[in-house]
Amino acid sequence: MHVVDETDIDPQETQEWIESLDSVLDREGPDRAHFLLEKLIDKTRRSGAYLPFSATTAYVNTIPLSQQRPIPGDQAIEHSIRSVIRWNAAAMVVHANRKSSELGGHIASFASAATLYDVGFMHFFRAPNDENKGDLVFFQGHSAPGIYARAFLEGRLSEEQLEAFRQEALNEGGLSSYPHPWLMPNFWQFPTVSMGLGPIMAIYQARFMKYLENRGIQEQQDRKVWAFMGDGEMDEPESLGAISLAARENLDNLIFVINCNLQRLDGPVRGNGKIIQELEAVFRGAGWNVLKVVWGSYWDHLFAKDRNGVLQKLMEETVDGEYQACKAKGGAYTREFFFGKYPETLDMVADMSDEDIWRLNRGGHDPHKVYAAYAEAVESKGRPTVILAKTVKGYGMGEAGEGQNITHSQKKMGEDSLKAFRDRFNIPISDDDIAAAPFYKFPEDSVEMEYMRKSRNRLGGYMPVRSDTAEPLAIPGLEIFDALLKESGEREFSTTMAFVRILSTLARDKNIGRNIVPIVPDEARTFGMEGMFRQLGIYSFKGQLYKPMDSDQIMYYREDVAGQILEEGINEAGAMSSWIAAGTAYSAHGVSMIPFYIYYSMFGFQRIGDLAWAAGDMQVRGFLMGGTAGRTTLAGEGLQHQDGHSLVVAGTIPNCVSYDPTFAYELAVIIHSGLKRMYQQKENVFYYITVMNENYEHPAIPKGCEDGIVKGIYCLDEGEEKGPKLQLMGSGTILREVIAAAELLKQDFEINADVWSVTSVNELAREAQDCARWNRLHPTKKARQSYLATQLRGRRGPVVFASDYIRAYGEQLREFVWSRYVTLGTDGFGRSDTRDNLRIFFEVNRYYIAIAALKALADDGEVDGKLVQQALKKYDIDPEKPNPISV
Ligand SMILES: Cc1ncc(C[n+]2csc(CCOP(=O)(O)OP(=O)(O)O)c2C)c(N)n1
Ligand SMILES: [Mg+2]
Repeated sequence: MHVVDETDIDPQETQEWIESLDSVLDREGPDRAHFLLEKLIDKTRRSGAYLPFSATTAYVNTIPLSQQRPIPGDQAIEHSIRSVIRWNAAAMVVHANRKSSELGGHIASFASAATLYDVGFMHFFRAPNDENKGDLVFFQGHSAPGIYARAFLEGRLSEEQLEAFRQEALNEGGLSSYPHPWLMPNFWQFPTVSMGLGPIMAIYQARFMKYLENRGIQEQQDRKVWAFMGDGEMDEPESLGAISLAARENLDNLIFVINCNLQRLDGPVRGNGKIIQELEAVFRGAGWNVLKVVWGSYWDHLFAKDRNGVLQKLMEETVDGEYQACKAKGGAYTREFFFGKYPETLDMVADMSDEDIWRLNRGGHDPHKVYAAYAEAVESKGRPTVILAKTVKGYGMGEAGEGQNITHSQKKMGEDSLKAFRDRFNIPISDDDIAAAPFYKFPEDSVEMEYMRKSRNRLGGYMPVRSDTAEPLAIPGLEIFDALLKESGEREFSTTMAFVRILSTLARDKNIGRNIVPIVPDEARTFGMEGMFRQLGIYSFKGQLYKPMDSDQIMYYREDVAGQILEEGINEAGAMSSWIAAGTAYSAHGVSMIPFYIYYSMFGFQRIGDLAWAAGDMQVRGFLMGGTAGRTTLAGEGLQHQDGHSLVVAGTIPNCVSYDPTFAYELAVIIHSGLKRMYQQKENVFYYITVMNENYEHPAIPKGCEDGIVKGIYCLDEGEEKGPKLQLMGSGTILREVIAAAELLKQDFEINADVWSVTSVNELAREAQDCARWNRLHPTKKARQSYLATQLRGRRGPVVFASDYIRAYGEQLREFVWSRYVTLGTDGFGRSDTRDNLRIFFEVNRYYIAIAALKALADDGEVDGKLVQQALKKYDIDPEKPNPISV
């Protein structure tokens, strides 16, 4: 058989064309060949022919052998270092699971990725040092054992620490299961284990580095972002969702390394197809530089023999499920079911033993091929690069899991498997010791130690490493927000507008103005921020190549290379990733940036909650501003838009400090205290603050309330101590209904109330829980009083709390309020309507609050129950109205 392609109707002619091309390639090189081909294609299209688009190239390495740059260094030494790292990584998981199978861990993923990481560590990843802030590497989460194993060899981690892998709770120094900066703040930088978050965060990190450079804040030299991920992980929308941005923004500082081991957790990623080809098409279509590393060097001599292309054809036809089976079943199987498909290919391997066939390696396990791809990737100009490396999942595990569907979760290796693993990688451990699977360390004076130290010295030091070297910022005094601390008089405005004023004041500040990073997902006009387009400019690495249609207006749409605003388009996940990059700049870049990300609060935690959780882990310092917050405050948008629970979710993130302010001065005090905590005291917290779009007047800041605003509660108005008494509490715009309810009660029923502004139930509850815990553990000591308790001490009457959020928000205080406690909230699906109607629907307006207050007094025996009935009538409330949660 000679003709491989049955669709070729004139092989002779084909041959002539190919020969012409060969001679161009020979004499003038690939660029000229490419030019001619494009010309031919263009000509064909213009002549009216339909040319189907093909985004894939042949199933071979992108870099041909002739252009493969040789790997420097001593490959024998590198191989033995890598082998020991493989061993220790596997041993770590085996040890943990001998202690308890509850501990878990993964062997197979790193086993497939070891060469990909090691070539990086030996030759490419630069650690931060005096001259360069270093490369940023996103390590695949469940490959963590391999990264620990290298750090152990390098002397950065002790054997005790390896023994304490995944034992973090009671064991200080225990190694975290996955990359978690929260748990290992001097080691891990990027939490990647929630699939998809690594890729999208890496893209926005690379973009943020360009932003820092283009704004003149920090030179990036040729720093790179390396992001390692699994092929199964690419099914996450977050993994691929932002790749077009990376190409559009020319992120040549970004390198994706996708470990295509063809398997995910349950089985093959694309059993019936080829994941490498599929990903190639996607990335090429998006404009990336795609480097496929499919075949290892042992195949090179077979390719040389494949003059008629039969091997190539066979490789194209074979699907991943089959490739996986070959690796799981060995050389004889591969000879019969792969090479055996065509006599020509069977012939090619006739003089090879089954062992030789088995040794035919995949590109991702061949340091020569991997090096060549990395060397090309770091030189890419104007485009991000993706390396698609083909590997074997569970490489080296043999019968314990190599290429097997069960391999992902394999945490144990029996004595025979350990022996086989040892023999395969020449680990110097004797038969007597093998059962214990001891860790191996090279002697201090060995060539391996010297080699490893030298290679890392050359690259600036050890990695991964996380630090916090940023200088504290000089935060101006609260008085810069003076205008918002005063009474607004008859001027009505929303807290969103107050926020915009705060933001532009900060952006003008001589000390920290440059550090402010406003971020919006196509929502700036919604929040009245369009004035900032002109003032601060919208970041665009291209500047502005057009005259904007509104250029004659004061607030025109100004794009600028040095623009400060990140306008992310309709892309909350991307905007959040930008916020994360900016909020961790203090660590990744040694410069504190102050990101304010403002968005529709409904499309915040509930939409990108997992990124928010990762942000907590990464110790982001920054502000999330939940705009148009509150289920009845946002009128006219309806069910999908109206947020009644973001504050509850915010409260689930341990280092997220959240507030629901009502008045401009409260917002100013909260943001000011956040600035001080995060950028002056360098506390590892971030802020979530709701802002509303309801316009109303704002009073002047009452004397001495700053502490209460920050802690979560202060008294706005003291009612008279006469007759039955109430404590009325509210937050957000519903506080204004609470204030009105107090007036109604006084006016209509002569009942007095103290009125409280609760700026943060979450903060109050956390602090009160902390006191309760301490008291429980110190029963004989003088009990601590929570801040809430100190505020309520000596106050009379039941407490009613109302907010624009679900009742679960206010319910958090129940344990700590010692009198009768009633909560009102907005449980149920939202509706589009006017604010007034919505507050009737959700039963959170002044009348419903007054009813709740009277009922509480009646239940306490303070007033006659009939009074409640009278009030229902008086306020025209329909008792048979359906419960909003059920309609
Ligand atoms: C969002 C998310 N979903 C599910 C998981 C559980 N999980 C961990 S690893 C894994 C399979 C990963 O496959 P792949 O990306 O191909 O990586 P490999 O281990 O093969 O290198 C799964 C499903 C997770 N960590 N994150
Ligand atoms: Mg995989």
